[in-house]
Amino acid sequence: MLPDNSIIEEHNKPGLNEHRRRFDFVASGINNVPGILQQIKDLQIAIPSWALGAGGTRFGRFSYGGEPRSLEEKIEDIGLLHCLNRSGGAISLHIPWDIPSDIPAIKSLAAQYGLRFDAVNSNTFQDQPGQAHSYKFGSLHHSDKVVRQQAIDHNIEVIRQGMALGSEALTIWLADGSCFPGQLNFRKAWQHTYESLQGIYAALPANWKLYLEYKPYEPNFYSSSVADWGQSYLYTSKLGSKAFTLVDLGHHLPGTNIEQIVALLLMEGKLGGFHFNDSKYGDDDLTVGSINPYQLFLIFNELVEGMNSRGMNHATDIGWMIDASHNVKDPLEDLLQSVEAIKIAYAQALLVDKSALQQAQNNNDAALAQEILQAAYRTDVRPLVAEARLQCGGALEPLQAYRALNVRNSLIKKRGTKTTATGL
Ligand code: PSV
Ligand code: MN
Repeated sequence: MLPDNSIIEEHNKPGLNEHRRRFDFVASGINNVPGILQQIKDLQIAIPSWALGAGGTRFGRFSYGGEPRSLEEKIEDIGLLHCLNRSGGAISLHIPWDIPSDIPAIKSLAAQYGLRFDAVNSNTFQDQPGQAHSYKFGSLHHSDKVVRQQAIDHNIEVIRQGMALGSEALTIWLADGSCFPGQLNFRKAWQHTYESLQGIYAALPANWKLYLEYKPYEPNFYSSSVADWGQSYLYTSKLGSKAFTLVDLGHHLPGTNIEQIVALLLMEGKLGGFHFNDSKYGDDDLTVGSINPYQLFLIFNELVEGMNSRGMNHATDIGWMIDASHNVKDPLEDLLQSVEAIKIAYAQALLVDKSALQQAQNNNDAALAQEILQAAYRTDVRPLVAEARLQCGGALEPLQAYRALNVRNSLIKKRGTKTTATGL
């Protein structure tokens, strides 16, 4: 059940004067405020269907209560987020965790909430009940052709499901790899993976994209078959113009310069999708911007610079998605915070004085370049993001509104305390 517009308006009222004061202050220092607001409004972040419940770790999982029990309830949750922040207008499904049983009904429910279907995700990292062949030793790279074919067929089935929903991209993340030296012949594993990807690519509709995600380790701890951006790029560039690399922020070894990776992939026209999260050590799946918001800003700075240099549409030419897990926070609050952090970093990147930065770079003026970047980063753009949201009918402060509307308690009342959402 969505809160009525009038309830959101009523909730916004007490904060409007202060908001206006803060907005006027920041807007007075910015050229082209309407253009910037429009760009902030246009950027929509897809919410993964598997991030609406408690994630947990291999040591335990602690439920929040009121978790969505079905795909319909997941759509309701994302609809609610979108109603509050007007920025999460898409859902990304993981198959088979979320196979729609009645496609027309699911489509009309999503449309009711103003949601579209973003990339569909395949899963060959778990065995499903009744599955003929196990993925214990991998899927697309497997030494046995029948296992590879089963994984190819699954991906083709995911494309079919996505087509019925109106998705236009398939995301493949492979857990394939090895745990011990000598376990795999790297060259053969690469060739098997490539041939399998070719089989999937051949089934891709003309208007679809294939995103290949990389990850250095976990669940395999010695090698991964798509371990880094270079390996993903090698596959996607050989596959063809519909194949792209997907950057998941958590899939880098500590200290990696992700902004440079993003810049180079964009330069080559091979950055297709993005999974946002934050991390301290590894694939920690923490709230976006909670650990290193400056890095997020630097990444957005390269995204904006790179997309502008190729004349790309910021909102539609890259698949923007959150991929996080929630161990101690209410998942919906975590997602609201994540979307807000993304919008803030994006708005700050839009404010970078690009010609001054270019000049500083040409003059090798490292100190001035830093001043220019940090002038944008240290601008409090929250009133800009809030104004964009308000103009679309959203809440001035989505997290506060969520709490004031007592959403979690109503979900618990409706769904119970012991519900479990599908996902990891
Ligand atoms: C793998 O760690 C990953 O980032 C992939 O995107 C998966 O599909 C997702 O997480 C599963 O939670
Ligand atoms: Mn991911």
